[in-house]
Amino acid sequence: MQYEIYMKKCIELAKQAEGETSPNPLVGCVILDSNGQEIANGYHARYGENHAERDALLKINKGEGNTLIVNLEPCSHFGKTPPCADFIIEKGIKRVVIGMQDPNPIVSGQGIEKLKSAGIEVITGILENECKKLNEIFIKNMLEKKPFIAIKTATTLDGKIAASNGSSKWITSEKARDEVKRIRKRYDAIMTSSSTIIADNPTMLHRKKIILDRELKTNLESQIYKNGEIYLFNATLDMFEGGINFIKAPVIDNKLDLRFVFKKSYELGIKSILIESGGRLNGSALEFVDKIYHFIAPKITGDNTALSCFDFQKITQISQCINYEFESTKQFGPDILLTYQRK
Ligand code: AOF
Ligand code: ZN
Repeated sequence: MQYEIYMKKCIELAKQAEGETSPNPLVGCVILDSNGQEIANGYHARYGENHAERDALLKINKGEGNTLIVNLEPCSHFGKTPPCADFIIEKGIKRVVIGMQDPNPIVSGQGIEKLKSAGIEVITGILENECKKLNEIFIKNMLEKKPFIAIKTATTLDGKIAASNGSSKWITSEKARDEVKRIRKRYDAIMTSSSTIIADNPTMLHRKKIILDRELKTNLESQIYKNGEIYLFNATLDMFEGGINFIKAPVIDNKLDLRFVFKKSYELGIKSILIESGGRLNGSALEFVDKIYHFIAPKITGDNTALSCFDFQKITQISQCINYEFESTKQFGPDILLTYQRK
């Protein structure tokens, strides 16, 4: 049986809700009849709505479904809806094929146990790596109670994000920039620094924005403040005013304490953050970063005074480099996107 094909389909179905399910996972589900024909599918469309299994099971009658395929272990708890495992049993499903165990401590294996005790055959670990990648944010949240942090940068072949005068419009093509918009959607918030706002006055359309501005140097009339919920971390003010959440953070070595910023963001319900800034913030954030999206345009500045995408340390040995692991590559017009994860 080609469960991998259907698991791929579950992942594709789940991805339709990218950006809509946080803090919950992305989940898709396919149901086959006893001849192995697909008879229904479904996905978790939005936080608080039906889980993927329920969405699919509601489309069949009892006894019609034989095998249910889902990228995440069915839940066993009473949450916003009754347990999916109970509904699977109720609908007379004979076999359940699962991509990965649920890292959520209130489920974590108990969904599988419930199904097995009802005499259902359970097959696990189908396309497990792909399923884990799909829900990398959810997994980090569940296991570490910390936000998933990513950096997006766009550079020339020589790793420059702007000319020496700060001008950066545009290094990458429109196709690459459209992809950035899609990437942003996956994250609860985007984060940038006062220097980027002052240099570029970017709009960065997004529902939540985290701004690091220790000395409150940015003009509150800047484009970035014109939409979305704003979390403005700084060294002095703690208040809500003019639609802005000013949050006071400790300062270490003349910089806002990022550990505090990320912890506080998580407490405020921000489960994933995409950093779009310059070399210094990128550098200070690296120790917390789970993933890097690096767009590269086929251009060379040849200017060592041009600004670099990671600019935060002096090293004398290559062995002092910070190492990442290659994840994927994709082309967007003339540019490429390289994705890396923490080693
Ligand atoms: C989802 N969608 O398709 C599946 C989930 O807050 P609740 O009551 O909706 O429960 C969320 C938990 O249910 C979630 O953390 C995960 O452990 C489990 N499975 N959640 O939102 C789904 N299958
Ligand atoms: Zn469920």
